[in-house]
Amino acid sequence: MSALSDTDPEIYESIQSETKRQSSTLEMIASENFVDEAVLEAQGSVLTNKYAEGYPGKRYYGGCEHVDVAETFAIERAKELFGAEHANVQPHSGSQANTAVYVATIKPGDTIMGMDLSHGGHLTHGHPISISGRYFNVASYGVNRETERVDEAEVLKVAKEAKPNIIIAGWSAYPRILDFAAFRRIADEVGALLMTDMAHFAGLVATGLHPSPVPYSDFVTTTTHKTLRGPRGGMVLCKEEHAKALNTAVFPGIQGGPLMHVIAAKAVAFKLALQPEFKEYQSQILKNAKALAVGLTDAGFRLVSGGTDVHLVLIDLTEKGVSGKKGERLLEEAGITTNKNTIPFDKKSPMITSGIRIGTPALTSRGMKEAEMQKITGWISDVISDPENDSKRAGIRKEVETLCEGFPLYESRLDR
Ligand code: DSN
Repeated sequence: MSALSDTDPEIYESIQSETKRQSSTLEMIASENFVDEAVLEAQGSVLTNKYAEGYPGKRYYGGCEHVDVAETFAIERAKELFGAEHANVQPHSGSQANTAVYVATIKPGDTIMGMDLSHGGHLTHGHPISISGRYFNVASYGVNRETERVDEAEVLKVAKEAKPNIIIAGWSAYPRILDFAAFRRIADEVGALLMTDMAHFAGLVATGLHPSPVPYSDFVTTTTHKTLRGPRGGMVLCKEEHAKALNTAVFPGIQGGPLMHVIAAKAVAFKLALQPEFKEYQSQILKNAKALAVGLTDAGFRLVSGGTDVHLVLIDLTEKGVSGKKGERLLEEAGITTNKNTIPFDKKSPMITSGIRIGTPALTSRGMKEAEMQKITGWISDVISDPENDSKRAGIRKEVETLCEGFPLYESRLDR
């Protein structure tokens, strides 16, 4: 019996069940991943007990000498990984990281300009229901209707009209690479700061498999748990000239005590990301996404923008007569976890959607390659083209479980 199973069997059981779910199904949510055991160990450590408001060497509490070591390693490794002048590793999440940049640089009523959520942007890039859209004036750019890609001329046009204080490059559901040099040109032309939110593609940037926004951006925000495969959390990189304003915005501006156990786990993840194997891993993520795109296209699916350059594809289910909401449910019944997602110019609401977003980081962490992606595209096609066939889905679920058994995950954490 573990301490947890003794003390709280209900929570122990929920963790066991989730571990089983993760290991026996195909996790294809593009923003999720499976962290290394070393990351879990750091995150589950006694560092959770420590208050450390402030920054290494300048804390508001005693007894911070050891957590100072952990945070300093996290900062130095983040700077090395991304070639950044300054790193703040305290944001509790990507939303906090983005909010910190706004608090560091602009006032309520100033203007931010990001990609429209329904075209692939993020809530914190100015959506009306987010603090970013409630406290700031918002202008949005979208993708070109024909190419379904971000177009420099269109972004410049919106920027000239809106005269934003901050332009945000970045996305949560866009299968292509943004031109950061173009964003820099536009920001310079209208006198705006440039913030890039690289949460989704940070792991690709860290390994040089995706252009880096760092040289072009005043601020780069990210989460640490997506392609970067670290603990759930956020981070901001910036030029040295903004370091003081950023640190003050994170603490005491929008957060109190940093989560030192999570910061230690971020340091571990950054160390792993600096190893050569991490580049091989990121490269396989891309190969798997390409294999998925080719397989799905061959099976008759329309992909937004016609394919992918990154770790995800966005499927337009319109011609299949299935909504994103229904597609997500059908695939989940077959053991394939995805999420419904709006597509550009979607006629359906964000709760229903016409699209599904599918990513490869988590399955690649399990060791799956192109051959497995081929199998999976076949299953996705079978499920979506025969939505009323419950027994087919049940059969695929069994095949999914068999495939998963060949790629074990967190085995030592499962009760026998
Ligand atoms: N919720 C994340 C995603 O799924 O992309 C973004 O914050």
